Amino acid sequence: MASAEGAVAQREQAAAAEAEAKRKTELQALADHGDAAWEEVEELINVGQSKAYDQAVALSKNLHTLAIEQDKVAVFECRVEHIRKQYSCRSSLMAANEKRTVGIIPKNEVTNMTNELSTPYPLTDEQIATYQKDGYIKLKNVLSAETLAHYGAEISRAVQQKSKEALPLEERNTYSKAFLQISNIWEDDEVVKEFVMSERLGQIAARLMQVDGVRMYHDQALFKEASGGFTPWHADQYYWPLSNDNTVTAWIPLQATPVEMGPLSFCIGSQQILSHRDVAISDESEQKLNRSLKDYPKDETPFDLGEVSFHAGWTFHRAGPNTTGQMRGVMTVIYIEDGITLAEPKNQNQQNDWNRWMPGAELGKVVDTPLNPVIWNVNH
Ligand SMILES: O=C(O)CCC(=O)C(=O)O
Repeated sequence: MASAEGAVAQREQAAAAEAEAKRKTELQALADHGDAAWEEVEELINVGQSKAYDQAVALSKNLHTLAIEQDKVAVFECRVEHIRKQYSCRSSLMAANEKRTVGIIPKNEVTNMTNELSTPYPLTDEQIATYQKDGYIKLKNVLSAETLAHYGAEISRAVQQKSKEALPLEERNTYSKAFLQISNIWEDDEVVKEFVMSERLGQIAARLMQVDGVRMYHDQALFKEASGGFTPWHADQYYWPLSNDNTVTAWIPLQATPVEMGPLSFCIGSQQILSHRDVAISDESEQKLNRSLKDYPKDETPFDLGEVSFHAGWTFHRAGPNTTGQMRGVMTVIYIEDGITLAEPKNQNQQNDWNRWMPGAELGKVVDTPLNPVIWNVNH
């Protein structure tokens, strides 16, 4: 009797081990499939029949299990959210989701994040005075880890998808070694648009500049690859054909950024320096500014997760190389005062900026093209 029970237990154990091995093989096959599995989910949804919907949901359930095993739940959630938004009008898919409780982000979590992006950040008068004096400020706890993981996953996906960089690092010039640069992702990505149109960030920008409202100039993801090079000293406003210097960039690291990863550093108070404003970011700007800023104080400190810096258009800044083995993901949003007007371009870069970021704007008139929506103003 005892030995018969033992034999049953052994058979059960063997069957469980076999099932686990099968599960692992299936997950591995799914992992090998990469993006193709997500394409299959969308193809199944597009079939437009309930059986295919069920298959799409079952496949996304397996992708969820894989994401948990690979510790990539944030990326998974972001992709599901993208699909949820695209196909939200198809009620049978949503019903299939509810039925199987796939690891889709509960709606209330998404609501928490959008609330965070739209509620004011408590900025003190002292912080505003510091920004005005130093030309930049670093603010802690502007965004939560959840928000950064959620939107960061979508931004990283967009960078990977859109980057055309094909050369290995050692064959690139200084500028291309510094980062992968993808601009105005918001134009065709609703999730990223939600992030860059954040009223919380827009209000901080407006209050730091002490203006009544801000508009979008453009966004820009700046991803410094593992072993990526330094970002040369420069001031951004050299590129912008604008009538005044009420401009500010929010530099938003998507992970904690230690010094070894190349956080943004600032020359304190350098928005007052008038020399070398006519140099584009280059080896030349690095050399010239290294010399002329030698005796000025610098802020070269790391960024905590959730910390965001804001720097003025004429503040000189740079970043060190990324000596870690990990990508330094950063999103930036450039804000202009609501009411700023277009100025005669002073160089070809400014002409290019006019064409690309303010198409159709007229000289001397308020910049208000469809690419420059108001992000925040006092009447909001
Ligand atoms: O992220 C970097 O390395 C440089 C960023 C920068 O220059 C900027 O945001 O203005």
